[in-house]
Amino acid sequence: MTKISSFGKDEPDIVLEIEAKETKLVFESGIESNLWCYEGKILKGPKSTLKKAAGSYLGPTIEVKSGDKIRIKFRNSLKEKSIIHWHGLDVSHENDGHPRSAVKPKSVYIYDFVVENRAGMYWYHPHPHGNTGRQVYMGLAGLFIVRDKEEQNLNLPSNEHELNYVIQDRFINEEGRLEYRPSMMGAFGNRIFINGLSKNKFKVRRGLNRIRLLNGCNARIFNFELDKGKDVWQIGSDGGLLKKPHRLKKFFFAPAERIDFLFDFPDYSIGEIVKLESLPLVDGRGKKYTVIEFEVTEESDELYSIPTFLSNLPDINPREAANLNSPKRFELVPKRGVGWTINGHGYEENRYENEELIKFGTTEAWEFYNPTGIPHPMHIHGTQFQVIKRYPSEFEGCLDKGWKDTILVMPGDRVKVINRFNTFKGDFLYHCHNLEHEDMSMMRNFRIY
Ligand SMILES: [Cu+2]
Repeated sequence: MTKISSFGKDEPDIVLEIEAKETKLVFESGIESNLWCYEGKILKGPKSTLKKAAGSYLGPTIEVKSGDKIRIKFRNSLKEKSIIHWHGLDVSHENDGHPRSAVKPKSVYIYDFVVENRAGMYWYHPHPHGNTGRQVYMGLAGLFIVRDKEEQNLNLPSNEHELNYVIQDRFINEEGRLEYRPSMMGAFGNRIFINGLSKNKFKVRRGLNRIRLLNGCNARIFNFELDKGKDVWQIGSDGGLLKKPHRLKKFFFAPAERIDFLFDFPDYSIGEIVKLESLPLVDGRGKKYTVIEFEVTEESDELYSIPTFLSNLPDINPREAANLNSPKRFELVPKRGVGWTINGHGYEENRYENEELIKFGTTEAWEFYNPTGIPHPMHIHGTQFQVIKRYPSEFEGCLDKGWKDTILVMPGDRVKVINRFNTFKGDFLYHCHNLEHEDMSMMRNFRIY
């Protein structure tokens, strides 16, 4: 049993147990599929901390407040090693779910951390090296929602007007069973699951709604538009609220990215269907398909409006980075005998290149370059960063605004980001969030010292 405390001798506000275990679920025609799931229990704290939709294979949604001290006992009841990563949360490396921390079957790992993040939609999933893709695909993932005062004061659409969706694709074979089929391109499905359920029709109240999406797919990238290109007002990104609402008509949505937006359903009649559709990534290649259908129901008494301003949190001044004009460069390339790599290096648990050593308290500019024809969603642990430049992109609609922990690097693109490394020392990961790319070695450590 491992225990690393980050709130000293203080008592935690919330204590949870999350168990990873095998289960069975019937998808269709009465055929059982083997799945793995996270099961949650509240040992201390409010009942609202865990929520689970009936019949969902996903882990419970964990909902906490910024500043909460949390203890989570992870119990591994699988037949292989596993560990949980709190995606987007600013925690010490012992609490980050590093593959090094992966625990054997029948073991427990105890996380103790203070929720330092702003209000936003984060998530949790396994992170053992080489097996992350399969473990997530088998059902291990869940949402982690953080609330705070700044968000509360905005009077954003809430209760029935706040809709959170985890989007995943899964391959259901001819027998009706879930099948994991990884390849160099990733694991793709033939069916869409929303919130761990094989249904994609949901009722919405007429009026303004807050919709939050997580792309929980292993590899699938969407090119979304809502109701054939109506305006949506983006209010948040991976790391919480933007400074002010930003109008979008369509957007690319890569694995692990989150978007938070407002959408008005005012003029639709009761019973009308509004579709969230994904267009081909490249014009003319492939067909569009429906991902979610919203059925408009009657208005409720709650009326909301789009706020003019959202957050006072200042952006990082790019000049904070001493290397602004000579960013650290990370090339996303395949290498024979290794798989997918970063700068030609595959995953190594205890080795670091020069560019992977970072002095605590510094701000750095990094540039990801994708010379391949395959998109790579790059995730950096332990930090929320900002995009300062994307070029020469021919792809309009990447979600670059606000605070990000995962950024889509499209074919041919260079994406320059700015990072502050000022919260924890230690070893953190950066990797492709196409989970099969990650498992095929497109992951590295960086050390903050
Ligand atoms: Cu990749």
